[in-house]
Amino acid sequence: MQQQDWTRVDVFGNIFLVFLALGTLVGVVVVAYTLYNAYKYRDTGDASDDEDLPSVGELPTGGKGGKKLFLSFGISAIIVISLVIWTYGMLLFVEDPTTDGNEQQEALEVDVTGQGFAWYFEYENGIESVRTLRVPADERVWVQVTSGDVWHAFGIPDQRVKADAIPGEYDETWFEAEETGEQEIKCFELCGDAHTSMTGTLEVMEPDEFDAWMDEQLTMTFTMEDGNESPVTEGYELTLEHQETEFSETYSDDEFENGSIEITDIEQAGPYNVTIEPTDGQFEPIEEQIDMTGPVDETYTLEMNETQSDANESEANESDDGGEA
Ligand SMILES: [Cu+2]
Repeated sequence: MQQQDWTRVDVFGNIFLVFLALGTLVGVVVVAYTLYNAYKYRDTGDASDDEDLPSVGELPTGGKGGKKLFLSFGISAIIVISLVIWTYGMLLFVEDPTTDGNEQQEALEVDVTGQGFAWYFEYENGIESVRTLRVPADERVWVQVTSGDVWHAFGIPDQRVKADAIPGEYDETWFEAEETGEQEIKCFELCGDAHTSMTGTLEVMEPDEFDAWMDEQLTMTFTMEDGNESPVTEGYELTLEHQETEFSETYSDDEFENGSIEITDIEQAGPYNVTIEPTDGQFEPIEEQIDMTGPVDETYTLEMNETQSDANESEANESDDGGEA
């Protein structure tokens, strides 16, 4: 497996295994050698062998010129220094997995805000969610973590993710979930009386399921009604205009079905202007602003244009009671 394919879970799993293996090896050697010497130099009760024992104040002369000492110091130094260098390299990769020049094409970016004992998520396209963070499997996810009130800490134990959430600061980190399913999100900073309930769910989805979910989030449904809540099927066009991007589309009444239209070609959430213009002067125009953070479903009541209704002498005034959408 190439290092650039590693996830944080792989990295920390490997660090743990290497430290466990070397620690066990060193422990076994040291304990075994100690036991061996304890047995070899045990008290046999035979005092006559003790004549060459060192007396108090005498320096030991054994050890063959410090060979053993040199060997044990040397091996320890090699083990410790290689561990330090290797671990440092691994942690540099965790710090920035793109340093090897193999930056993945696909990477999801999510802003995470901890506030008032809940986690708030916002995707790059402006779609928001609370408490549940949905991500596709096998894709690197970058999170920018901050706080809206006090200090929190965003953590997903199963992904080995932990990042400080501090007001005014952004702590960036990443993870890549390999298996679909739900994992727990927790707050790791004692932040107030509801700290323990400051949990959330990481929902790892199949990539196509995630795309379908995201498409659903980026859907707007508009329904035109008259004052009697019956669908209005003709006589208007709807213009949808994003306030921050080039997106601007006009939908004529024949694109509506039974007074309703579902718009699915939206790529960016955020602030939109919705304008409903009468095409035959029969209705009052409507101008609305909506801030899209998820699926939009709006119903507008089209009011009869007064001059038109006067001319028709119709019961248009009824629709006045229909109220604004
Ligand atoms: Cu918290």
